[in-house]
Amino acid sequence: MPEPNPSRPLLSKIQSPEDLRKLASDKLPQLAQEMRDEIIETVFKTGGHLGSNLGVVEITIALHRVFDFRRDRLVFDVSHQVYPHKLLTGRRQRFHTIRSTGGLTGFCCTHESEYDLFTAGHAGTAISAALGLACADAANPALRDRSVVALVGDAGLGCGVAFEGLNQAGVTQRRMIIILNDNEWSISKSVGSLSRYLSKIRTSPLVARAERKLADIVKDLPVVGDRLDQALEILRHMAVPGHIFEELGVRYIGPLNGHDVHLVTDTLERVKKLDGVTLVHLLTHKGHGYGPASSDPQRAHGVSPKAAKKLEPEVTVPAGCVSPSLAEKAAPKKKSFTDWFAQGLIALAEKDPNIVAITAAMPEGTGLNKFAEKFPSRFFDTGITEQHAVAFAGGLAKAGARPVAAIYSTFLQRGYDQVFQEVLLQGNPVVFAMDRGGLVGQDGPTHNGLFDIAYLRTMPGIIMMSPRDGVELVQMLEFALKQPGPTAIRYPRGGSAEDTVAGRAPVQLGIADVLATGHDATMFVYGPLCEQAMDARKLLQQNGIEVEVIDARFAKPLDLQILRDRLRTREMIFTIEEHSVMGGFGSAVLEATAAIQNEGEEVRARVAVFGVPDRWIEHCSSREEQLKQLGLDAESIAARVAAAFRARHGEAATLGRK
Ligand SMILES: Cc1ncc(C[n+]2csc(CCOP(=O)(O)OP(=O)(O)O)c2C)c(N)n1
Repeated sequence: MPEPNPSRPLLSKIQSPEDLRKLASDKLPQLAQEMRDEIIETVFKTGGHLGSNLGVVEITIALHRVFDFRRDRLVFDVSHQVYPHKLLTGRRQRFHTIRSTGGLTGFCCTHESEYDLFTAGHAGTAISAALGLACADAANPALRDRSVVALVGDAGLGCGVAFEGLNQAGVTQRRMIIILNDNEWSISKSVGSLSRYLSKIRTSPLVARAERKLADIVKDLPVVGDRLDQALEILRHMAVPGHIFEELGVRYIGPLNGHDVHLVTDTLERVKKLDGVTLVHLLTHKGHGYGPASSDPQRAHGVSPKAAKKLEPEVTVPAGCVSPSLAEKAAPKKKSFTDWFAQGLIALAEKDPNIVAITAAMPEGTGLNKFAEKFPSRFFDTGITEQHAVAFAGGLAKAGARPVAAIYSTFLQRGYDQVFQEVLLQGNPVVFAMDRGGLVGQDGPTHNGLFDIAYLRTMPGIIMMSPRDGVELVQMLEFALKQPGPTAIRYPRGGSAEDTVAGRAPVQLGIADVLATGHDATMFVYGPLCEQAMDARKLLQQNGIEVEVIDARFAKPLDLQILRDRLRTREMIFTIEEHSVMGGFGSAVLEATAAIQNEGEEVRARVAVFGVPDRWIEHCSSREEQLKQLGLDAESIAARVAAAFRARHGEAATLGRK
């Protein structure tokens, strides 16, 4: 493991925020530069959230100068911007391990540090969580002086839940600081009327004047309290058209330059003493201090080591920072499920003008940016608003459109109640395209999509599918768009097995597809692990075990005809899925098996469920590694099937019997 770069003299001295507080304030800009260099160097090797982290270096320094977060409270929204915080809170020695197996996580993580209060990765919740902390502290006289700070981005503030938090905070009036880190970007450009409002504040000439004045006044004010409040009030009224936050009962300060570490520190020092809820509006640049990242914030939001090479390192790349991946030859890449989806949807939309597409702030991640280029008027980016996006899709469907809501499996959890009410209860024909259905590798438990089968299949009226590869994904999309009611298709992160359309069985409701025959046992597979199952079958064949592989295609409705038949004629059925074993596809098969048995039908087969166990799955360097750890790669599946076979038939009858 490489040691941290010793050429960063200030950063090298900081083992904890206490060391930071000992540093002379004129050294802070240099420290910020060293932290940036460290982040750039590391992210080029590990991948990660580059732009957002470069943008909050000064804010993070100021926060740790002013507060002591062993006692005070710091809550990050999403927490993808936590790298500078990790560097200052004793994790620099391990920083180079970030997002790799056994290494630091890419987000806040309660197991990692006493300075991380919530393990987080979903947007919009920081204000609510911080308010909860503030209210609990207010109830305890010994803790009333404790400061609570929420750091939230401009796109995160547009989440419904963030508004809900403000709505309560404004009347509760607990002492709390909200730092709005406004860089004008979500992953892509921030959208919506709040974003327009913030940009009005930024571009108002009055605001520019007021910002300078505010900076001076805040610096010069000898006292805090009423007088400061009065001064700020005057400035706020000069600066803020419309006073949205003020009207909600939230004191507004800003906008201020979030890269001026002294200004931010001084402001926080004073705001710390104010009662009630204060929002400090800081303007920053995503990717600040690194040309290629700040000139392409969208690409620099989150980069894989491979994608880092697309950020041309034209300037100021610190020595030793260019990743081996930059020199790497372009590896032959499988076409991703995301690309299959996007291209398939565009082809279908060319034929059907009713098709519209929705994303909740993930146009690139879902591939819908390509759809948006082709059909701008049929594309909706709702911002980070999954609840709204789903209800909105319900409305579109009710009015006769054919909406495809492309939302990652893990983020659709946010829209669960709208799936229930505005879509399923009405039977509205919305297609949910659930990307990242399964393990996601480096992002870890907040981003793994391991619960969608469970949370969807309990509700009546939904058709649920998962394709084994990209070809089948497009077939399923076409099928879904012909259904009179709601459908959901889950597919994973990463590349699809190569295949051709020729010879494909058409997708028919509740009908599975037999991929390979074998009389010893059946692997009943939901989704892309068909590829691993087919490879496992080959390994088992070498050992004389003939296993059938069935691509289940549907989790709801299940192919009961084929299940009944195999329950009667096989000794063993293995269900395989990249989903929690609790409530997933295997559970559906077990429930159906019990029902079939209760109906008095013959059931000879034992059913074993292979999936993700009932625990949080930590990040790993890759999805493949996670599959291996969980016994879901081809070798492990073969070994598990062989072990079950041995248990049933004894050693002689199995491995090596050929
Ligand atoms: C509920 C939810 N939906 C989508 C995402 C994906 N996501 C991660 S960061 C991000 C953009 C956040 O933008 P902002 O809050 O402005 O912070 P910035 O990265 O600009 O600092 C999005 C959409 C998420 N984390 N959570």
